Amino acid sequence: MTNARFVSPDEIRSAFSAAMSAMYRDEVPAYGTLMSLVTQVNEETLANDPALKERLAATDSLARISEERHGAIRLGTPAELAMMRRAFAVMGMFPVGYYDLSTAGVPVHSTAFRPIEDESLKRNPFRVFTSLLRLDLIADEQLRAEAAAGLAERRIFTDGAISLVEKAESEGGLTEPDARKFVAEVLETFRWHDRAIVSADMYKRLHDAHRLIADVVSFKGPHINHLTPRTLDIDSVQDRMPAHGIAPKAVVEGPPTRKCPILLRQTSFKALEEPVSFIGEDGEWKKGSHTARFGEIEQRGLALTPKGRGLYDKLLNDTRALVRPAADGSNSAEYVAALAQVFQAFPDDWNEIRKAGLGYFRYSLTAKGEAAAGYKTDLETAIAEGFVQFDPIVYEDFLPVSAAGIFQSNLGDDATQEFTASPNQVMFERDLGASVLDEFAHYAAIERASIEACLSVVDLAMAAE
Ligand code: OOG
Ligand code: NI
Repeated sequence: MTNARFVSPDEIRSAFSAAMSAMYRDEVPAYGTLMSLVTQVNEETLANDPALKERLAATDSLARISEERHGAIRLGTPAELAMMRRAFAVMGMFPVGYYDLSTAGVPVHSTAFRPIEDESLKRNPFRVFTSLLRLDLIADEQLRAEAAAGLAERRIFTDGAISLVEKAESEGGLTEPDARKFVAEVLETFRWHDRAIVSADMYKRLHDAHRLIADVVSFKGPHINHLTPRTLDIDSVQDRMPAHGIAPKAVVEGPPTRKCPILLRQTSFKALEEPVSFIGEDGEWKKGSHTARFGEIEQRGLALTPKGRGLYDKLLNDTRALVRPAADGSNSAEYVAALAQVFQAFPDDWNEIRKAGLGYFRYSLTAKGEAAAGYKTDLETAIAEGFVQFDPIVYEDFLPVSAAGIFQSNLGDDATQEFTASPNQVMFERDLGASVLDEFAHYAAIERASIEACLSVVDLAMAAE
């Protein structure tokens, strides 16, 4: 039920992502540089491709093209994760998907909090990739205990944020002044703190165990570690970063450049070494540095079915068996060539992809389909005869191998480390206090509903020839 007294969750999310963007640009000037480059490349791309511009104007808000699509944080305890879920719910963001990153040498598991309904995604698609540290993967028992003790003491939410979450839950929403206050209070959780809550010695021990552990445990809160606007031409932004004084990671993660984009391509500039200080024994602050924050860009394509995703995973594995991209970029060209070569096995035509059952599509009646009276046929014939059309459903989630690549390139080039693969979705959902939505089931339901909206022409009982 919507209540006129309350601001819609979509509006709160929009205000929150705008506030976060402003804060992050202020905290990390290189991110502002990346944003300007993205805007420039998007404008050039649109100027060179009027058809694209027209399509985007019809389906998307052109004005919001270069705005952030996602950010990421890393949490330390189950209680932090559970509270974060409640805060995101106020903004219409819900946990979708489970990502186990231990397989890729990163001691976390994660979900993405995001809007789910199509209307909400259109209003503002902002998502937060949210990871929970797996202390159970730290081998050193004493260090594990010290880290847990430190985390148990910190409070990452302000009292104001907590009481407004409770108010939103009990009253069913927030009024305009409360929503404004809520955004300001929750923003505090994501702020950077250059004073660590640990000593330099403890930081070093955490860091030696894994850089990511130091990033989570050493600070007062889970600073936003990157934001990610959308680009219309990721290869161009990647190529042009150095000329703007920002160092791109070695390769673009995800599928190669294609005519029909699938899933998600992403790249980032490398995390910056930033000054921080550690608590000294004598009460003095000791100067040091910490490397965690970066800027990223993304370009999204078709959501794949489990079959399509299986093929994608296989081809990505095959590529990486041929050329494993080195963090220093020394074999980037070979990797890009191998990726393009291997992915020739993935059809690059929408209808072929669709017919092979590799992707999810949204079906709709054409004008001819709307006008057809009393004529019924099977879905394929309806498409072939121009009664029904189809459009790719955009992938709104993340990719674990890509995420690991993003983590790795921002944890330092020597950070690759082995953990035993140990997905534990049951533990994650218990800590979260809710189950995560299965993204495949969700895309399948969107597709199914779109077909059902064509039943004036389509007879599902009729099989295609
Ligand atoms: C999250 C990395 C994952 C993405 O875009 O795949 C991610 C992190 O570094 O905390 O944001
Ligand atoms: Ni990201």
